[in-house]
Amino acid sequence: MPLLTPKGYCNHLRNAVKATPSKGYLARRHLSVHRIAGSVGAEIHNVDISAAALAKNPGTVKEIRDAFLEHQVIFFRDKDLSNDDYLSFASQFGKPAEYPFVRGIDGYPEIIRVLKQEHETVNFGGVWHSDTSYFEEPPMASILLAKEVPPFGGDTLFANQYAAYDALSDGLKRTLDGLRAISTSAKADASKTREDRIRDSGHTQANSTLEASHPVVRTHPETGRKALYVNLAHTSHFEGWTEDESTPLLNYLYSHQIKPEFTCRFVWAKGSIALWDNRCVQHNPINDYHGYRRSMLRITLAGDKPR
Ligand SMILES: O=C(O)CCC(=O)C(=O)O
Repeated sequence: MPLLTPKGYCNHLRNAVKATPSKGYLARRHLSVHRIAGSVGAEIHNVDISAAALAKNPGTVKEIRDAFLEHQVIFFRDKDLSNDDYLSFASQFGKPAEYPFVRGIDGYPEIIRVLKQEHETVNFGGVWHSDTSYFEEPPMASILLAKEVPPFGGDTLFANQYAAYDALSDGLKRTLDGLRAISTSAKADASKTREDRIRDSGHTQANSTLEASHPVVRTHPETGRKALYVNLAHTSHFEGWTEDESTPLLNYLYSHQIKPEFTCRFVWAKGSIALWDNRCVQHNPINDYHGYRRSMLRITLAGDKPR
């Protein structure tokens, strides 16, 4: 390295940090990214995501999107956004879409409340899943903003489905590459988790059944990487196979795709945000806080047809 003036040395260090792959902590131009596990998930620090701040710094949105694509789920802390700022933040990354089973909060049809009350025992979405995979075009991403959290528990697990696919043998990859699977909104374990919310804020069509067929291995439209795309909550069987024939292989995949080494666990606080990529990650909120209230606001972003 040539001799550098103190100013030149600082620039050299800054460039070196920018060029280093994210081993743990990576400074970017507008934000800092801190990985929370080996395979998936990163917290983003030092960034103002209010509508006014993002309008002033358009480069920040691109950096957040890059971090989202790299880490599959990203988290922010202490962002007690207004509903307008929340919707505006979400709109930077895609088109907010309505959820078919539960009505949005007053004045915001695209924001639903993910709630468990003190007297309830079932939590919304409490089975490993990728959101609404029973849509022909499932949401590309989902966002949760924590409004009220229990004094302990209520963490959410995320699992990296690129890593799950990559870890399979070449033989099983070849078998799965040619298969499609049916997702349905009617599987009992998943539909049970929405009953409380359907009771208090269900859409009129809340009891209809939606189904879609998708490739078992999908190629992410932005990264080009392959990810496993079956999930315990919504996948019923392989297309052209009976449920009995499908169950043993699906059960193997369900247990494989959530191996601890593919996961991270996020501990919420009021004002925390998670933004996850449904195309390559699954999630599972842990139901371990009976007697306490947990309330989050969710926005999903429209996606394309899995290929
Ligand atoms: O409450 C959570 O942490 C996640 C809820 C959920 O599964 C969902 O919104 O799809």
